[in-house]
Amino acid sequence: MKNKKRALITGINGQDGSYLAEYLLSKDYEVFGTLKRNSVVENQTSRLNNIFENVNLEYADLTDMSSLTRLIKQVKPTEIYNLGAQSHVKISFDQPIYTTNTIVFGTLNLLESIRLFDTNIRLYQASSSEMFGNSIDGDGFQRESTPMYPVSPYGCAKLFGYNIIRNYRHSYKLFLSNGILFNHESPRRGLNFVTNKVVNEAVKIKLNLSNVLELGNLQATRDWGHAKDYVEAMHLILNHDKPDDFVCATGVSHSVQDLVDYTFNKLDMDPKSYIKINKKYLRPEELSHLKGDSTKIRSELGWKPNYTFETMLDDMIEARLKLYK
Ligand code: NAP
Ligand code: F7E
Repeated sequence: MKNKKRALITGINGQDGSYLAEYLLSKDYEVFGTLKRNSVVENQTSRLNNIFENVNLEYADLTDMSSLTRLIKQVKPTEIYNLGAQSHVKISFDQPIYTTNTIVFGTLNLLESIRLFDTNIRLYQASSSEMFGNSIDGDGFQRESTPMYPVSPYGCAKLFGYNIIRNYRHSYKLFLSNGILFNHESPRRGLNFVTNKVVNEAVKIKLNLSNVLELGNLQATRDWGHAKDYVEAMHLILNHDKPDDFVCATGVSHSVQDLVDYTFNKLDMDPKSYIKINKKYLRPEELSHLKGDSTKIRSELGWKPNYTFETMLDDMIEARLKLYK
């Protein structure tokens, strides 16, 4: 009988980690994941409720290399998906050192563990469109060749991760790949990211559980896709015949104002009556526009998104309505 592939996912209880675990189980993988120690355990694995009995969870922290090497020796993964991070851009201005520790040293700790203990492991690195900062090609898109000038501590840390992956790939001939993923959302998105914040508050207003939605910059634009589509890209990238870097995006961009308008209109409400701007949600430096050209992953790996901006939001609105009702 053929041995099952074994995947280790850092950040398995996050948005992407939970969808990726489901997807890999459907592909007959044995799935292992790291959990960070938390004083509250009750909700920590709520995103994994559907598959809790089918995944193997182990305490580890990206900032603690000994916990990672122990796991690598114990689990003997064929693939590692490095999704663990302090992933909130605004919070990275408040906690720049912690953010850097989880992303920069977290990535290096994994790379050193692979280099020293098992050079056959393939590693996927969760790189981000936040690395581009306000750099845009003449045609309005960002792509693999677009220069990267990040504008947040999170983006700077992710750029280090991206570069060190490339450096170790070339230096030690390891199978290490970057997915440069643009924003992706779902009903499992944290409520302090703008999409699920808007959806959650709009649904509460609709149900008379709230009467105001406070936001920051409504002019920023993002290329929003659905997380379910993006975890499939991660798997394709790591199962390619060579390690490489790929942009993953829908190619369509919307403003935060568009997001607000679509959500409120869907719920038959006029957003003007409820939106209030609060400066506390503005960032010290803003990334204004993101729109990704994912021609490379579409042509080389056959990836394409199934969800649009609208169907992604419909899924999120439906999930919140169901929850509150
Ligand atoms: P998420 O929901 O915030 O999940 C992050 C995960 O990392 C959580 O499981 C978290 O655990 C864990 N984590 C945090 N600090 C850690 C540490 N020190 N050691 C081990 N694990 C730690 O993020 P996501 O949206 O799923 O994103 C997954 C990855 O893709 C992240 O690296 C993110 O930066 C990157 N990314 C995301 C997007 C996007 O639009 N979603 C786009 C590009 C790249 P706790 O919940 O217990 O803290
Ligand atoms: O903000 C604006 C805000 O926090 C989107 C992470 O997954 O994607 C994500 O980072 C936009 C920004 O996502 C509020 O200023 C307005 O322009 O949902 P967000 P993000 O910063 O783009 C990248 C690709 C990642 O890699 C990250 O890990 O919305 N905005 N008002 C607001 N944003 C928030 N959070 N809250 C507001 O009230």
